[in-house]
Amino acid sequence: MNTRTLFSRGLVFILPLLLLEAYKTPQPEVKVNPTTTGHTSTPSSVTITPPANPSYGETWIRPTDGMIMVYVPAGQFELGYSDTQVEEILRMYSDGQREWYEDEQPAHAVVLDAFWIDQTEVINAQFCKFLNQHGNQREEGISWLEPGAGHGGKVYGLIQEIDGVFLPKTGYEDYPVIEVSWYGAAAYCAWVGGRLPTEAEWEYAARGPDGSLYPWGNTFDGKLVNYRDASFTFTSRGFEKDTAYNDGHASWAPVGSYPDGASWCGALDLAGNVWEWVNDWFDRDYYAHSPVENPQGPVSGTIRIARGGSWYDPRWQVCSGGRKGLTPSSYRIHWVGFRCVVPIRP
Ligand SMILES: [Ca+2]
Ligand SMILES: [Ca+2]
Repeated sequence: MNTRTLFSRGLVFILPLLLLEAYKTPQPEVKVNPTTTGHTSTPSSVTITPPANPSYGETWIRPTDGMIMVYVPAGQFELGYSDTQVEEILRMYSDGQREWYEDEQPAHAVVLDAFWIDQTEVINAQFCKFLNQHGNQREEGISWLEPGAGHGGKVYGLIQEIDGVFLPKTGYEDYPVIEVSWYGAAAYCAWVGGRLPTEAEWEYAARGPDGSLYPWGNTFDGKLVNYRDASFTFTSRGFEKDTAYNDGHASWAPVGSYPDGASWCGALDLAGNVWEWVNDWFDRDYYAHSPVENPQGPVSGTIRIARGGSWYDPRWQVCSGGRKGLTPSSYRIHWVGFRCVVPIRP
């Protein structure tokens, strides 16, 4: 059973699944760092005003953090995988089983208001600015970021804290922030005047009105995405690399490294590089009864959702309808980051 499947299913047995995930996936120990700076104020939502009457293809630089955002017009699409798309995934994933994709079905019509979404994942330089204003706070027992996180003697964290100041490691300023908890991601988005995308918004930005399997279309192309390609260096059993392509990055890539992998609205890196936290709680049956207009996800839960796959994942896990459930009270890891949205109607 693949990693995504472990976390998308069987929530009744979530603890054993978590232990199995920890066994299968090299990852840092989950430990909570104390808040180490004097900044303790909670970021409050600022009011920002996007351009009036935007049009398809328009971009906007968010004043709070300099992020380039792309405009996603109001529209509708089929959220979730069709039977044909599941069959396409299973053609790539010979060990896959059809029932593992049941939580990504049925495909169902969703209508969304317009919104702006970050062109790329939030980068280390941006997240450091946030931490240096508000400190590395803790929510639900977990810090926003785990700087210097590592596993098995290998350090993965790309942000360091020196004398209470957070700064990216040299050369990693424009890499996606990793080792960030759902709470850290949500707090950052509030700080810039936005919020995390809903699952439906994220998927619409990736798949578009036609519901494509990948942001660029329906056919996999390993030159358009940072995934588990030929340059992948982990050698654990079950983590075989894909020798058909060399995407140029053994692990993370600077954001925006694959401009030809842009989605219909101009967003980059929605497939691969790092998974992205979204706002919704996870419910494996949610697609069967979710509302048509602007679905917000279940009202409560214990598992949040990440989207899009990462440098760590094979080609069938960077398809844009995939859902990964991760517990927000423990997960900060080297293959999960995030991006934000700014709704037109707050
Ligand atoms: Ca890669
Ligand atoms: Ca991504």
